[in-house]
Amino acid sequence: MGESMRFPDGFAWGVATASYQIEGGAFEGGRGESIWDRFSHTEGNVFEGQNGDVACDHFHRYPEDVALMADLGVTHYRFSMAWPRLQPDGSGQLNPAGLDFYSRLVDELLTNGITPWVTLYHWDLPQVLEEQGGWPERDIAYRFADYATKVHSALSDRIRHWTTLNEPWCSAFLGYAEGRHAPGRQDHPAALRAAHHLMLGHGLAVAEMRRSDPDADYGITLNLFPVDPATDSAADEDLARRIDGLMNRQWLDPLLRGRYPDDLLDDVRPVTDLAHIQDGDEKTINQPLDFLGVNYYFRHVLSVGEQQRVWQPGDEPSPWPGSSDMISVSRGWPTTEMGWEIDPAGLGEVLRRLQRDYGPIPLYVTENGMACPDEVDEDGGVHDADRVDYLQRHFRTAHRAIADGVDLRGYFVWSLLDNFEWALGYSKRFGLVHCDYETQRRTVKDSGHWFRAAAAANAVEPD
Ligand code: PNW
Repeated sequence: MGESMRFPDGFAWGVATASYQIEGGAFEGGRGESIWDRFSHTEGNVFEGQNGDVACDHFHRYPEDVALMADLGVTHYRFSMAWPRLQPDGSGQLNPAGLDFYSRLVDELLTNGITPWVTLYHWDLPQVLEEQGGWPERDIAYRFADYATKVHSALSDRIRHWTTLNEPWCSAFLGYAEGRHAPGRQDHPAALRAAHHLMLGHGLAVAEMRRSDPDADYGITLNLFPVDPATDSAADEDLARRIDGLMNRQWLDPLLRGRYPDDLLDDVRPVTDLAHIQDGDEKTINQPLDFLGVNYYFRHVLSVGEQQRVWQPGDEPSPWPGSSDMISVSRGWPTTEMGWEIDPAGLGEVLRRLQRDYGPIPLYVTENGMACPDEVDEDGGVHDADRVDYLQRHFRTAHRAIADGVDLRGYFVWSLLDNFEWALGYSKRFGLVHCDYETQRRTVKDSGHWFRAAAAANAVEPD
């Protein structure tokens, strides 16, 4: 075995979760209803009719979960706040009981020497705001900025890293175009408006938060993918350009260059007149950022399918406005339980591309991890060798990217705990720690032990 691969001093060894996926306590502390409560309680949307009412009961068990993190040597914890816990009606003063929960969680983290890394929005929109039109309506960008600034002024004495949104692509296109996620709408023009209002809300929120506290760090988390054509045909290459536009450049360009890509606007013009993009919006979105969070899971390899056509109400659901001819091609590689091909090199490509095309900007992997079937064994352990291998290979790729000059400052594994995997309910397990949903018993998996050793060494073993 060669020399171990050491990470730079101060590298963040993190784990990530999200409010609706772990908290439970859905009817406690004055929490309002979210679009995910409504969606999961509506038949046919989630695996076996499951929901997040109890989830991992983190709302009550957070001290135990923070102790687990401390035991694993976690240095940074990425979690999200539930907007309907803090503003049950979607506006107005913060709900004291909701604020108190996050305040206690943050204190517990700081006492244990763990840096809180907050996401203000990881998909649980107050249902009342959806009833006022949700993300497709412009007013919501202002509602989000109001929520963000109120939470920020209440907690920025102790929270120094603020992320506005998690994966706006999923919010806009799984939520409003494909309908696989809450609120379950299938309306391509609405989804494109949602995408823009998410970006606008981000810009308004960062500008306000920075005005009141210029020294904290502000950023956003995107899910980014390498997008490759399956063949070198002109049609497949054009498809890859279009999907790269929707998936990656739609967010990166306005955030980091202050302009939507012209080719993306041309691609979606058959679907929308673009009147929702007003003068000055791109400038508002283009706030200076202190970091960019990257969620990486897999690569898109694409081929054109059926004739492309402009979406009409009643069409087959597709999350790709203007590009519903997109077909994912399998290379026959090993996959995770999500069906996603395991492709560590793709992470390196994403990181290098960001550095090359959009840098310099400090980067963090804010999610990466693997769903695999694992259960507590007779010996009391959970032996998830596939996950250990997956994480090792992705961390090595990250290490090589740093050696090549990429400014990667940390890595958050998805996830601390097995949890509510959205439309797939509790059927997919991503945790470093196993959760028994009957007893709420937590068991550290082999991958958790691997993480502890790697974090302690600030290094991973080479191949
Ligand atoms: C992310 N896709 O979601 C989320 O941020 C997490 O909450 C989630 O648990 C995790 O990844 C695992 O799924 C994604 O279809 C959902 O490409 C869907 C996709 C990607 C990421």
